[in-house]
Amino acid sequence: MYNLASDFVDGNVEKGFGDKAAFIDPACSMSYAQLQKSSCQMANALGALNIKREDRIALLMLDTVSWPVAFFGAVRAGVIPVAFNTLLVTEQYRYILKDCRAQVLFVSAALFDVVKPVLKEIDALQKVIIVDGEVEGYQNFDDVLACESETYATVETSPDEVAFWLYSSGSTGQPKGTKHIHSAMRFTADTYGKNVLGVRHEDICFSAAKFFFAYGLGNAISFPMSVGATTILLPSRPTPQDVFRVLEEYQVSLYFGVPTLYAAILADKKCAPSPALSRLRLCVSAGEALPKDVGTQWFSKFGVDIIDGIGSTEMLHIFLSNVPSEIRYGTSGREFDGYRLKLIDESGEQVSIGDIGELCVSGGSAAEGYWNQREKTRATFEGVWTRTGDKYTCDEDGYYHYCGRTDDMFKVSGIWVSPFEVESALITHERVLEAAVVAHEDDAELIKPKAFVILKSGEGSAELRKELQDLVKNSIGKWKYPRWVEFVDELPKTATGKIQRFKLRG
Ligand code: 3UK
Repeated sequence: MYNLASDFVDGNVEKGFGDKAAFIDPACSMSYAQLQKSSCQMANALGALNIKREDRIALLMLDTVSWPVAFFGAVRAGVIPVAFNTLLVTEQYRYILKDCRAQVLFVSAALFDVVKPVLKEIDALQKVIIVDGEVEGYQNFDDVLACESETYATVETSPDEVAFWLYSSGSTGQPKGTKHIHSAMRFTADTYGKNVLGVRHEDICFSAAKFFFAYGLGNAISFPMSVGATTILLPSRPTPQDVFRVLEEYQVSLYFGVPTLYAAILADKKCAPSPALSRLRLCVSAGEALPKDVGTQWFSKFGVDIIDGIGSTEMLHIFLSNVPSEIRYGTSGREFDGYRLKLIDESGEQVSIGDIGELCVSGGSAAEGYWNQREKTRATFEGVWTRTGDKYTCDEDGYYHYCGRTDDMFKVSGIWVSPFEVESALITHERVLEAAVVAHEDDAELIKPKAFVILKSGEGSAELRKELQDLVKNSIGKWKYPRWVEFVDELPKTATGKIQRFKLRG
């Protein structure tokens, strides 16, 4: 029997770390003992709402101390928390709420208006609870917990039982509910957390990536809590200056960012080296490839290394990484204890050194599969191997070099952008006939969407470009808008009419 709440929460109290701060957000600090009590209250509250083991609840919550309370409370009760991306638009919430059939939605007051229009349509949803604020007509999270007992007999789950879901987006179609098991978090903490980060009890951790990303969940929960360390939380958007302020103010020792943020901090004159950064011992980058220059410039400016590693929602966290003493900037590093890797060609054969292949990974943190998506599950999880959809080469020293996706997907600020989705948004504009979107490097060598647009009639203009950018921002997500819009007369296509995006990349 193994319940991850007993391990990560109660385990720390048993070791005598009860009074230590587990989480600090701008409004309050929460000790391990308090987290234990509040998560028991959460588990009891779910029981009072008649939510049973294996039922699902949705968390659409900003990063505050309430997040781990809700998460561990559910897990303690064998109830499955489904972590929702807080950056989505109303339509997308309708889809995932229907797809996961959560019975209770815990939503931050600040995010309520975005889901409000769909709440009445979701049959399975019985209750909405407002977190960190008030909304008229709904119960508040703290009030719900306050009536409950601070003790709870944690449900004896199996290590192989599904503990939580994360939604992963793919190249086509809707996001997929990715089911993770109880033992997966401990596996990532004992491998990457211990062997690569060397996470310590004294560490002050901070992740620019939020809890709902697998990356953020590991950075801010699995690794620090595996050793009873402290995590700083930032509920607002991680702007370069706010992130930098947190690093200084809290004397962060382990910082987890994404390449765009490292580049933006380097470019910002207000973010200068200072004694307040003296405890910073290691920085981590993931989500997309870290350009070599960003890594070397960061090191020469701040005297701290960035270790780049690749992870995925399917594998829960990083499974291939640079390690502190053997960094090679511009690579994703090497295999480390806990995960096995292979590069395969189209027929499934392993490729030779230096040749490009699809990266496949094997390790104990792989997801159980996708919810209600048999075909996609079978295509991704092949026995012990998980296909990543990433192309890599491996050199003679065992370092892996990223070569792009096997499909056309790409990442902006560590978050997926599907060219197809952006094109679909662009063509909803009345003047647009067709559109093609590709990844394009900006001055800092980071990729951003670039759109090629064919108009129905007339000429393009600066105003129209702005209109199209706003359209994308407002319909599918702020970070997805094309930074460049080029008006063209035709697009390269295959005989079957598929856009040949590779011809536009250049
Ligand atoms: C890409 C990278 C090059 C790659 C993630 C750390 O990003 C995470 O999960 P997602 O499911 O996306 C996975 C895909 O993102 N990628 C991630 N890191 C790198 N490409 N270099 C990198 N360092 O295409 C991968 O297949 O959103 C990252 C930990 C947990 C995660 N879930």
